[in-house]
Amino acid sequence: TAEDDDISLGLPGLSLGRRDFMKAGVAAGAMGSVAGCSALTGGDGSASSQSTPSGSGASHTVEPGEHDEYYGFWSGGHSGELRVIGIPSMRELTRIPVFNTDCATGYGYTDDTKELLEEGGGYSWGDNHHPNLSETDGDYDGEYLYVNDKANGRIARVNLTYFETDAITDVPNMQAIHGCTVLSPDTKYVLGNGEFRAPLPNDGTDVKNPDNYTSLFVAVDPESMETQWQVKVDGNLDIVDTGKEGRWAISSAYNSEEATDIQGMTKDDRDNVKAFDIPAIEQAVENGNYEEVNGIPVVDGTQGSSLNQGDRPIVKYIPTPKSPHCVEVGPNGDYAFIAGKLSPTVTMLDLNALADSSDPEEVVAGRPRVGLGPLHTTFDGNGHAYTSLFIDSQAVKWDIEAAVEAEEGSEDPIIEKQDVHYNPGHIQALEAMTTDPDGEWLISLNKLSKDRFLPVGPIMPDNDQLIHIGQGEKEMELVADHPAYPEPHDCVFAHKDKIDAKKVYDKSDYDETYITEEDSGVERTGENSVHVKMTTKRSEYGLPDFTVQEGDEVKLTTTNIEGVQDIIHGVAIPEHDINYAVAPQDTREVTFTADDPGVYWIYCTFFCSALHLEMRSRMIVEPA
Ligand code: CUK
Ligand code: CUA
Repeated sequence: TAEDDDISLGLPGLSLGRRDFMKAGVAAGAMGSVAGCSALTGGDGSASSQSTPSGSGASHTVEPGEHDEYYGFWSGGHSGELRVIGIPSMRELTRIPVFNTDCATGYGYTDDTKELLEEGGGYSWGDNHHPNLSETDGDYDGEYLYVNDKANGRIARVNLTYFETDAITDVPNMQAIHGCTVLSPDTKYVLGNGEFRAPLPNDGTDVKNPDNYTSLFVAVDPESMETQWQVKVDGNLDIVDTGKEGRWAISSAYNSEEATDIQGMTKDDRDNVKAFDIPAIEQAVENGNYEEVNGIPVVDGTQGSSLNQGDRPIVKYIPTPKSPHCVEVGPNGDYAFIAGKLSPTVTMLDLNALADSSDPEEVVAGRPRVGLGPLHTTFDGNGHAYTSLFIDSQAVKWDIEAAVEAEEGSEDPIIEKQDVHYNPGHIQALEAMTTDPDGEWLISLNKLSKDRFLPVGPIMPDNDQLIHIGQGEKEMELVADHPAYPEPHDCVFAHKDKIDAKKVYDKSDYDETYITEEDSGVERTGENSVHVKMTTKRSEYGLPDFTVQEGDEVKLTTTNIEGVQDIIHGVAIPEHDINYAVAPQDTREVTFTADDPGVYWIYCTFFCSALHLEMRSRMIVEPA
């Protein structure tokens, strides 16, 4: 039906001029009654029976009291948060606020987290798509997670000792950082793709001249989180991944026409994937071959740039079918897989041929025809690739070497297809982005859930589906559906042994602010300012009450002096918009103005003991 075609293609009103597009449109229309489209055409919402085949008996049950085998870190899209989900149970273990504020933990309410968000741009939301774990020797080292903000051109870092956001960089000159990855194998940089083209600098000059807009690629230092350099390129950058040797970063890109509307963006037949030669870019920066914009060295990597003319261009432009979507580099680093999106193919680039070849076509190692709407590819480490098919609503498993042997456009490498429900974006198998993936489980992050769950109003959850893939030799088997609040894009997994999360805070991290019961008290620090220090423990605050004057700026420092795992106290102050958590041995501060005279009952928000309800203090604000 027409409605289904709109959903599947997502491009209403676009003229279907090109060959692949025609095929896609016609096929999607004709396929209304098969495969993943069946439920879309149902109309009455009647579900095809939930498929939890009893076949191989792969179980994702984790018995009560048992632990999951893997941590899964899910992007939360425009919710701004990350979610931590155990695999294989798919149980949500926690959430990590990043670009959002969070009243459960007080992120964005305490002084330190407020300052973090303020200095990171001062926005109240962000759109994170691509979580990446820090690597040492091509494997996860469990130190940090880095994630992009597509909305405001930022990159954030999460400390995996405490599962807390500890840095947000508002990257100069960039509006939308979409693709984001770390440079393998040792996390030399966090790399980001600027998706939206804009004038450089974007200061109001030349706003009406899209020919002068530009798209940037950025490198951020993973320790200092400072922006190191940027590269200007043609077209809109989309997704990025790196080779395993620290040299190449491959970015998909669309709109080589450099148009500002959808008709213009889809006029030509081809786009160009960009291969960034990182050491060559570093050399250009070192040689001073850049222009400084807002304090950042910007190197010219456009096709006409002199830096792209010699023996070692800083950016290689490799033609691909129109509007590709994702780039993922396989575990051995031999190939980059570029999903066609509008083309039913995946283009494989030979990364080993990239350095020496002057003919860009020569570096295309294979181009299997996988199905309609390929978006993302993942790996099991046993020679198989799995590609999500947005239009077909399927995951397709195919043989990597067979695709190199086969002719372009061949379907021979395809091993099997699994229906998913519905319209998948990313697809991720366990540790697929390392040099040694674990196989076993794969997640299909489906954009639409439609009839898969009880209806909850018009804004429906996504559907993250757990698929058993064994060690890659078995058939794929759909094992579980899990609803997801809007809107995850991607996820990344680490074996539990690679993450070493602390159970209580290390007091030395907070030395200057840590307070003891003896420190509890009120100190006047100025005519209109006081510093209140107050410990927390079961089931009392260090001060049963404290008094301030109307108009005082109150700085409240709280240390949870307990050393016991999982005993968290909250500090909630009614009518002052304050609530935050203080974990064992942690210290947090808030600063606020006591504007209204009266009595305010401070209470503990975390159920900490049988006398939790009685855990109280009073803030008394005396009239001026
Ligand atoms: S993107 Cu969302 S489905 Cu931002 Cu990785 Cu492809
Ligand atoms: Cu402390 Cu409840």
